[in-house]
Amino acid sequence: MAEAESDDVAFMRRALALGARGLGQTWPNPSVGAVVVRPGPDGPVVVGEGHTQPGGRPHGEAMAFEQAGALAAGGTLYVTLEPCSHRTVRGGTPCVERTMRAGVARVVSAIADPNPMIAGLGHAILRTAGIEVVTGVLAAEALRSHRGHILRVTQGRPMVTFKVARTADGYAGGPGGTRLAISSPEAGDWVHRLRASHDAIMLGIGTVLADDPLLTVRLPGLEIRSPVRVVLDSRLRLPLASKLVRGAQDVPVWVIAAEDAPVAAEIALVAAGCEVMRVGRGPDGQLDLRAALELLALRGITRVFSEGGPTIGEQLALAGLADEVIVTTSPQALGAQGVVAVRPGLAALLADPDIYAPAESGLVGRDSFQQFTRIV
Ligand code: AOF
Ligand code: ZN
Repeated sequence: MAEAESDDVAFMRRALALGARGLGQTWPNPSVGAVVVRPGPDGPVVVGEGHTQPGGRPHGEAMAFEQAGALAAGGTLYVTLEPCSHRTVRGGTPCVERTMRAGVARVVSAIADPNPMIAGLGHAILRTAGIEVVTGVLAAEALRSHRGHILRVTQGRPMVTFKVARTADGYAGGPGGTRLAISSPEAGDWVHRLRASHDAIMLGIGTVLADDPLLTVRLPGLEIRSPVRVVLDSRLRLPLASKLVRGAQDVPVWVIAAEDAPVAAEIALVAAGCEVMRVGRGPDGQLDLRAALELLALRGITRVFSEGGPTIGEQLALAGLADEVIVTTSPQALGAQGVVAVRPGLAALLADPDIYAPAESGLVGRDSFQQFTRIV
């Protein structure tokens, strides 16, 4: 029989689940979950909970304390990231101050916030105020949940999830690159939810020219959660008549081009409501992917979802930029020579236990999926 979880682990798990609800909505901030608990006659009782709100404020702790009111006094705050200690032009009261004012006796925090403005100061201030501070509870889970924020503040790039769908015999496309309808409808909904948990969706111009995708989140109630759509388009070939450009006023379209792309195309795309940014080319002549991601991080993006196809997936992975990799497999085989979904470079990395660890796996509709997380 599995050992019962301690209260600390159970409440932190609840805080992580709350934080996960905001993923994709809070950039440039992390999505932090917070739970306030006080002792009751039959054990601890939740008196307030919350998570970082869309756009990044109010912070998770502020939501939880707001709900708890006076009941927080003497209780415990569970929080998935070190409470902030900084004051900014945009910010209100630092969460450490709220915590002290609420009169909690104990703070259980999963991990420190590597943001140099905080970086241990939040925990230190709380301890100095006489509050007991416990850290490291479900740290691995919190590191994964806050990976986008952590990479942005420590490495100046967002985290990247790469997803590819394949047939039972391993193909993402038909002979000569023809488009295949691989995933079941259930997997379609699941992909929309995955998209919604990221700040931006990134794809290559090849896919746009072939499929004219819309790339919004089309699930009831989640439509407003459509991430920014980023197109890697070195020569600025994105058609003004594409669905992406036609919807650019409603859901942002950011186009990343090479420095030598035609200015006239940039002017036309900007007039149509897109934003155009430029990066250099790598040694292979392709857009410098790391530089492109750095541009996104500068604009506040912490989590990028790439459905860009086998080539970009392999490039991202070889450059050490594919933090999460999701492979879905349908029960049907193509039965011909198609476009290999998991290219050899990516396959080798996924099979290397020092580089990727298997994470979630399961079924979505008729399809199976496997998720791998890059070991840091
Ligand atoms: C928390 N709770 O819910 C979040 C935190 O721009 P500001 O003033 O909102 O501060 C953002 C920084 O605060 C962000 O970069 C990250 O270090 C931390 N985020 N902290 O205590 C929260 N979202
Ligand atoms: Zn805060």
